[in-house]
Amino acid sequence: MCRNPAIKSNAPPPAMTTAASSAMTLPGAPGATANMRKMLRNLAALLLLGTAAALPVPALAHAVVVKAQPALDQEVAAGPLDIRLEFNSRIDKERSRLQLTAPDGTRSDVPIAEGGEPTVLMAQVPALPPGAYTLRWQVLAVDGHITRGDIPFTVGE
Ligand SMILES: [Cu+2]
Repeated sequence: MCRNPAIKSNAPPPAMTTAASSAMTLPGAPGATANMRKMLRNLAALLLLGTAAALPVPALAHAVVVKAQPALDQEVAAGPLDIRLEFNSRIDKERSRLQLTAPDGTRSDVPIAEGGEPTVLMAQVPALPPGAYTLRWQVLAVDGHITRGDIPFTVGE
């Protein structure tokens, strides 16, 4: 069976390697008709699709924070705190949560602002007493997976 030599640049699975390399003499072979070339192209497209479908869902599909305010371990100034968490993918804000743990260990939910960019969670917290805090985020990504994480930060005097 003939294979389009273009496949070899896409790292075929080991089982195909032999057949693909034995077909390496084919490019530009005078006997190949236009129909055959078309068929080979379609076959190559199918094989590539098959390869893509066989790959595990990339971890990128989960929502992870790509930019955080406050940043990890940042010391923020006293006064109202603007929270802005930017994710690598769209998130379902209605099914996402922000929770703040105060220096004394008490936890409170932080209401998430409505609207805005679909990849960004925003919230505002009234002025916090100085000390060490942890902002916990939990989000639902469009791929249906929930991810969460903690951002420790401190409020300065
Ligand atoms: Cu996911």
